Amino acid sequence: MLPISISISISNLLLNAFLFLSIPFFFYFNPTISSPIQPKSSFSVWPKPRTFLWSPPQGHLLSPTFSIAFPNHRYLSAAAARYLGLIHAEHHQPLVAPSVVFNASAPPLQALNVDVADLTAPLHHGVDESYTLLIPAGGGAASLCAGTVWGAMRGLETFSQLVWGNPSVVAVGVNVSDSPLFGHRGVMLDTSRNYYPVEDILRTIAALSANKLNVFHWHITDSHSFPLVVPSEPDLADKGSYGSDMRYSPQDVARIVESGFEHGVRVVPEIDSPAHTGSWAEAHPDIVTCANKFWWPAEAKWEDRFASEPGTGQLNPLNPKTYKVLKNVINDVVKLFPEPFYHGGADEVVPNCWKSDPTIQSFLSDGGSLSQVLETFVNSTFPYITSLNRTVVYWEDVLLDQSIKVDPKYLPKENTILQTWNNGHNNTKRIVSAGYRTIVSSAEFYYLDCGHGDFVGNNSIYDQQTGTGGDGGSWCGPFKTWQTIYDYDILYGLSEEEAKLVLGGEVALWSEQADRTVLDSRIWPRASALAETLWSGNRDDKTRMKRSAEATDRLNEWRSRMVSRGVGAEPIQPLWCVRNPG
Ligand code: CP6
Repeated sequence: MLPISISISISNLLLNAFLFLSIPFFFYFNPTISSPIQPKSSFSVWPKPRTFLWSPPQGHLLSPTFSIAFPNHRYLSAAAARYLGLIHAEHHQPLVAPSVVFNASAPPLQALNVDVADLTAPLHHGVDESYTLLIPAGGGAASLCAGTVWGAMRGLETFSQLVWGNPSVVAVGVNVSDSPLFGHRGVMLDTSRNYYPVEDILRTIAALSANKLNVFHWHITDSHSFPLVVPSEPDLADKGSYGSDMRYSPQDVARIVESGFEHGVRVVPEIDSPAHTGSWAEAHPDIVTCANKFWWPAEAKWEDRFASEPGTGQLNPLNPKTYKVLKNVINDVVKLFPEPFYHGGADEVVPNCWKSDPTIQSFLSDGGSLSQVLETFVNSTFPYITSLNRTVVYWEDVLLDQSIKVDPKYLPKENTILQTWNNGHNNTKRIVSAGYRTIVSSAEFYYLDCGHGDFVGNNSIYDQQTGTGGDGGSWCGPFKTWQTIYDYDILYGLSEEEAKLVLGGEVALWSEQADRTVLDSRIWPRASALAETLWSGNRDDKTRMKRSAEATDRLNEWRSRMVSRGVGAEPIQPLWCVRNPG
């Protein structure tokens, strides 16, 4: 395989040549552009690499003709071109200037050579994402070695964070050896309660990758809208979306999936069913029970709700037509998303909704149970999904729900993963001790929704008669700070064997109270906190102590770099704090 080298355009070259020539006038004495801020000597890479040697901290100029050489690969090429452009254009100004030994007469760094052992490894769960990065102080090119192109992308990101200033300075004398603790590191986004334009999803995927997160869990559909255009069931989006400008066409999905590959981010689709399907009734009222009901009638007990929030409707497992429609959906989704995980939802099945249907009523009066109704559903869809070479992810409810759950015999452990969201460590433990793999999204720690307000049921201004005045049904417990997310130990209380079944975690943005106007600030930098905990851990390797102060400074720097890269990450401190260290 011949290495391909890309270099920057002529106009960039001229610009950089100019900057290079102007160096003597302002650069010799302070390589990082002067500021009144005390310099610091620690490095600022987020998430923190597993091993990072940089002693003494030194910097050289990055050559205006700096280039990246890499083996030919569709997605690695896209990533390398992107990083080359970023590295030349970014000129990041750190909040606190790194104090480095700067050798202005050393030859500028000319190149980064990327070497990949296996160019064929697909972007699947557990793929090797390790890399080593050497940036020599004694001259010559930097080298990045990775097992796979996905690891190489992680290393390119690290390299990009080691470049700063104008003209660009690069850290040298650096030796990084890095790999993730957990293979599944993600963000879930709900695009049903409110719609997000494709551009916002693409920016989110790019930001995931910059944080070395590797999963975009796309909760596409729910009771509120059905924005996915399913070619074999076109009525679902035609009638169930918020409008023709609030749909994801197959071309949109292809762009999102392709962008995922270019960034080393898996796009895992979720089609939530059998509950959370009110929007399906717009196209197929006959397959949905209790659609368009008042979700929780006045005076009713919580047990008598028709849904867990306003917006009712559950697919009817006893109607054969349900499976005709659902199999068309599954089939098309599998064609649109090459990702081996298929998320089937299966959360929050509510008894009263199914009980309102006459067919289900007669099944129950013949001695059947609601759990059997759900088992019928799972048994009619799960084998179909696995026959299409997919591993099924469900929310934990299928195993752990109080009233309606599935006998584990219908959930084979080799192709079922259960995503936990209730009761913190307790439910993680229950899932793995039953032998299932799990993805941790514990609501008390990892739910990012809840900008404002409280759960509607506790909301004094909510009018049960008219359904107005509430916040739309988001359970807004206390706001989760980045520290809450950072410090949560997803393996707490598990044996070594059980811990192996924890694939990783996801923070989740439910969108009852979110849309594109708040997307970036709800997710970032709190998802960055998850990213570091799952990549290299939340404790100092040597002392095993929480590393809050060090992490705060670094996250502050990282947040500011994200902002300059176009991601509206919210601040974690007043700027005053970096101006007044200690
Ligand atoms: N929608 C769906 C939701 C939630 C879930 N599933 C949810 C439940 C409780 C809280 C937040 C969100 N809005 N489809 C649970 C997996 Cl606190």
